[in-house]
Amino acid sequence: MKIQQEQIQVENQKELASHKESLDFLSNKLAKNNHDVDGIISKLAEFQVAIPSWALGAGGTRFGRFGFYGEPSNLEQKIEDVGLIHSLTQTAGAVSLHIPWDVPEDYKAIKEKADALNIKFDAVNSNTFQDQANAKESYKYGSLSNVKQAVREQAIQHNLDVIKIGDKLGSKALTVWLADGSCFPGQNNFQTAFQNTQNSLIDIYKGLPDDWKMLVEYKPYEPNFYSTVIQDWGASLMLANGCGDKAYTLVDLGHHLPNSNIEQIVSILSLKGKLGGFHFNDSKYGDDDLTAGSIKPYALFLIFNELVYGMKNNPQNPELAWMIDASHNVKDPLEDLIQSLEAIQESYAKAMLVDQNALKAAQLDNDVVKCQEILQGAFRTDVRPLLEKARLNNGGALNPIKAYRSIDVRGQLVGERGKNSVATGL
Ligand SMILES: [Mn+2]
Repeated sequence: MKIQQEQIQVENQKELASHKESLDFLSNKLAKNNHDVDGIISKLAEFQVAIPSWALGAGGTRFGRFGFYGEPSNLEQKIEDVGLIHSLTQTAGAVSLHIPWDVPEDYKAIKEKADALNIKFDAVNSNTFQDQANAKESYKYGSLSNVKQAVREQAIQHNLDVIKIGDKLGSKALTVWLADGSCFPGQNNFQTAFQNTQNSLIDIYKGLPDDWKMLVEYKPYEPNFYSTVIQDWGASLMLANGCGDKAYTLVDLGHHLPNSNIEQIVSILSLKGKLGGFHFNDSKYGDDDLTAGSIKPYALFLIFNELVYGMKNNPQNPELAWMIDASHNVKDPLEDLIQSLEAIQESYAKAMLVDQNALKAAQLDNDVVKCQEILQGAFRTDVRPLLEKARLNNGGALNPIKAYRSIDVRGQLVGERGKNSVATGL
């Protein structure tokens, strides 16, 4: 299905008066404080976040998976779903494919479908954390770090194949996340595992097209519970540096131990020009993959404050690959992704309200109270009218969730796809 512009306009008419009233109020207030309101709105309109192909079906845990009616059952339908989210939010103009879950059968058809929906192909993700059917070697004891050369070679070749698939679609980055590690002391030699991983990544890096990036993702634990080869930003940065200029660290919000200062990690990687990508989600305990901004919105704002500072002051750092990396058991995935996009945009808008000059002056005075007032003043501002205006300007919905329900998108998907469709790759 496709949402027509006229349908969105009908929905917007219902909200328009109230939107105008709140936008006027906020704009006047911000203009008085010398904020460039139109500039912020156009930055919000430009900001696009990729939707991963695996987030469009209902997620699951190792205990069970509760399917959702009308789930996409093939890549074409997944791209159609991203198109639905994008038409409502105007913020999801890219899809990030997971290989081999989403290898296109007909590249031309898939590209045409994505073009028609204004969807680009963002970073492609390799998968060496599970064995594929007919694979010669098993990843049970690791992939790029494995003690057996044949296993490492198979994993390297898979990554090279993923690059080729992405290249045909117009992707410009490969994301590598490894489950490699150990569950018990003594199982692995840390140095051998790390060195094997570095050498394997260098072999993959050699196959990277000139205009591509390699993004090295880290995670402290799970599925291995004693050690993980790429467990933190330091390991990722060392491996990226060991590969070369086109390799970067990728930060996934959920891939940190509790209470890690993620904004500081982001800030320093950006200073060093090595922050390549970002995965949004939220968590209470571990890698919970909850909706962005649902648990710790202030932390998300502080991270965005550093990202905005970095984007303005660190030309040495490239443009970032933004992606939502969340998966759910209890929500309609499309509604959930819309909520994540809203939270991301909200944090971005609030971060743009931080008066960096005033903050710098307060820091130079060691006026700690004022520093906090400046940050929290921005955080406490209700910026939602700015998000609405950015969507409105681009042809999106003033209230995407309301419009989604009013148009009955899910009902129509169930009608088209049937009740028993189940997303692939989960
Ligand atoms: Mn991730």
